[in-house]
Amino acid sequence: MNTALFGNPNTGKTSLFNQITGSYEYVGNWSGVTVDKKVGKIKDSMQSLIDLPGVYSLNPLSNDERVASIALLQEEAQQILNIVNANQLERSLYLTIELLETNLPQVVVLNMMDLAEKRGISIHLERLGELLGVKSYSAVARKGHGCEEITQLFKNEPLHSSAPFMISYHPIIEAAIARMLTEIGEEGNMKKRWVAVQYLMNNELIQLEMNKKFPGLSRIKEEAEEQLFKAAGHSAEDDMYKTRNAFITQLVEQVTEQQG
Ligand code: GDP
Ligand code: K
Ligand code: MG
Repeated sequence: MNTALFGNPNTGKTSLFNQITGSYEYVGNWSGVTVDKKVGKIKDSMQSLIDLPGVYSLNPLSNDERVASIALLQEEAQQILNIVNANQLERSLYLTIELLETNLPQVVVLNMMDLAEKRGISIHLERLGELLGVKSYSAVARKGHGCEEITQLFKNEPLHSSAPFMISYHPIIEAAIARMLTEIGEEGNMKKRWVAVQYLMNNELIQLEMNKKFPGLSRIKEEAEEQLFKAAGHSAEDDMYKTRNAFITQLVEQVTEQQG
């Protein structure tokens, strides 16, 4: 069972990785890109933790982002450890949403809790977990706080399977997703809705891979883009981006409190 560590740059990924793995090795490059692949063995567990480059989204503009998508598409990431910067919750949650849409077993770790506290921000962990449908933990990875509890999660597998997570997009987009799912059919064991969503969001890696197998998808997207432009005056990508951000803004309001 492979768990992959996802998070924004500078959220404490390396610090957490070092806390919960006993040893690690570089196992070459990711296929097609010159990004080192680092895999660690989780302490007191048979499971491996794959360190991924820090990214803000899965949309592959850079090689780093490409790796994050490859890990999901090629099913190297069977479970997800999503580290979130508690001090920059709103920005961090964009990636979290993209990861939740995979519906893979996952947990969210709010790191940098010391910095959030210093700024007088308190975060309702349990409420956040409930709203996202995943277990959430807090940590100060630099000091090792909370890391023991996170390590323990890997004693058993799989991780808590998350409650099905779904953001409802514009009706025109939802109709396109439904058509795409029919087109994809039963083939493969992929996270199909996630694939459809990423395809519509112009994840080029997903588009390239999927167009090879399902040539009908591009026509479905084109038709949806036309319809949406007539109805709303913008692209599917813009619309979905807005929907996600509206979801995040509302979520952050519900789970954070500014003290003093
Ligand atoms: P990465 O870029 O995501 O791998 O993050 P690093 O683990 O390299 O951490 C980035 C910086 O944040 C380093 O200076 C760490 O010592 C620091 N850091 C990591 N975790 C915490 C934390 O929980 N609180 C604070 N205050 N600093 C942290
Ligand atoms: K860094
Ligand atoms: Mg790092």
